[in-house]
Amino acid sequence: MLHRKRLSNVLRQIPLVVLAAGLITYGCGGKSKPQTILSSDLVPPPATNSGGSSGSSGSSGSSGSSGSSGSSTVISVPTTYTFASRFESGKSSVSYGGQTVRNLLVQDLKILIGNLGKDGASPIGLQDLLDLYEYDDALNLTSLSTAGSTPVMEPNYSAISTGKNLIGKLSDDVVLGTDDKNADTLLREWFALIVANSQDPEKLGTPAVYTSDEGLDLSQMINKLLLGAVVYHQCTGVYLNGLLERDNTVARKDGKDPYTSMEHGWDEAFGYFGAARDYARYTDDQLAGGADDYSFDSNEDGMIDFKSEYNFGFSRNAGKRDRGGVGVDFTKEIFDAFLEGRTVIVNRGTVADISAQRQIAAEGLEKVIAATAVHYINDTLSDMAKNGTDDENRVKHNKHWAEMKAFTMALQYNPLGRLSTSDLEQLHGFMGEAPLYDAPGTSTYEAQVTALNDAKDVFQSALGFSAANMADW
Ligand SMILES: [Ca+2]
Ligand SMILES: [Ca+2]
Repeated sequence: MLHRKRLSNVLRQIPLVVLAAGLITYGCGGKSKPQTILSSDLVPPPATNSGGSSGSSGSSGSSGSSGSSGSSTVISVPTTYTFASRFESGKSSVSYGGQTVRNLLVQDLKILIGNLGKDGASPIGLQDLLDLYEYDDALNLTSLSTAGSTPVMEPNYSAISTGKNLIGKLSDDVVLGTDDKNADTLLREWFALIVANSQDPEKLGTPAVYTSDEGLDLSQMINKLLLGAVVYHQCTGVYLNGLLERDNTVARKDGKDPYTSMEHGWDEAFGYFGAARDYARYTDDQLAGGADDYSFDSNEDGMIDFKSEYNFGFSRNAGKRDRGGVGVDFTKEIFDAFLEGRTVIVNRGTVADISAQRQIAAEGLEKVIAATAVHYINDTLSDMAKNGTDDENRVKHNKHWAEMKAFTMALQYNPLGRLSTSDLEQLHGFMGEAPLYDAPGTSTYEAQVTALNDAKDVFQSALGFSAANMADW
């Protein structure tokens, strides 16, 4: 990670002329659908020709001549994630259907596994899990996710975007805190255990179906590792980290797409953050609530569009930590950075201005995940205090411990973040391998309480969280 951090520092200093040379054009795999501005798009703000209105960044890189780089209109920072194409009049330049599908697949795997723990569950085969992990359009599956009481517009994955799965975007880095295993190896071990447990009538229909003998809640371990090794890895490690190598002068794919490669890369990072296009309309309470709260039919067509009117994992976590904290507004910090960064890219601003917003977005996401890990350390400490008493609840304890551990695993995938490899190795050492059920007063209990508080110190010192939030998250 140290090496990658140095590389990203070098990239931050690449002058704009390199960008203009358009070194690399990335494909995003599968078919991407350039969109016309549909009713499902939110209303874009009025564009302005005034060069002085490009927001707080103060960048107006427009040359005044449209040429091949598209319209020279300088835009101001919009309030929703809505950006018109500078190449094709009347078209949106925003497209991230693939990211929406992957966010759905991650969420749906958790629903599928969670359902095995409920009354009336049937045993599953390995293929049932792989169908989502290695999704193939030929399966023609429909998402298990709902938007509460409002119907969803496109429940079929392939109707949103084709050629998308999880395994194809998974980091193969060794997962810190494990015995040199990468995410794929861990996930397949955990899948196999769940499949075996589901054949056991004693376990099927109870949380034991997704719990290992050591007390690992595999439903949470799988979900959070996928959020890390696919969603966070792709968002920060791939799209934000590789952003400055992307062309920002021409419409991608020889003009077939209504956006540049850099615009698209930024959109793909935003798509992984998973926020609705009008994220600022949501309160922290709504983001922390149920599906009826964290989705909204903004264009009033009677349906929820997963691509624009629904909030996925990390964007909801940000609201939860804001709600549980004092003096933090992660939702605004991250969304504003995505809006301002995209605006600077449209306006062909400086590398420094683009990098500044990229850094705010990447560090904002890191703070959300770290604060969430802190939240689950606090929950785990509170669960441990009940060990050996009538209030002991191992199902909850296992869940909280797994969220703490696997959100910490997720944190390794951001090369733009502040936590170092050594911080993360320390954190895994403090957290250990599995929840401990020793009662208060025993030496094992006391040592684990000390270790988890040491873990909190690592988070606080790396990310500057306040003492009040460390205690209350
Ligand atoms: Ca709608
Ligand atoms: Ca907030």
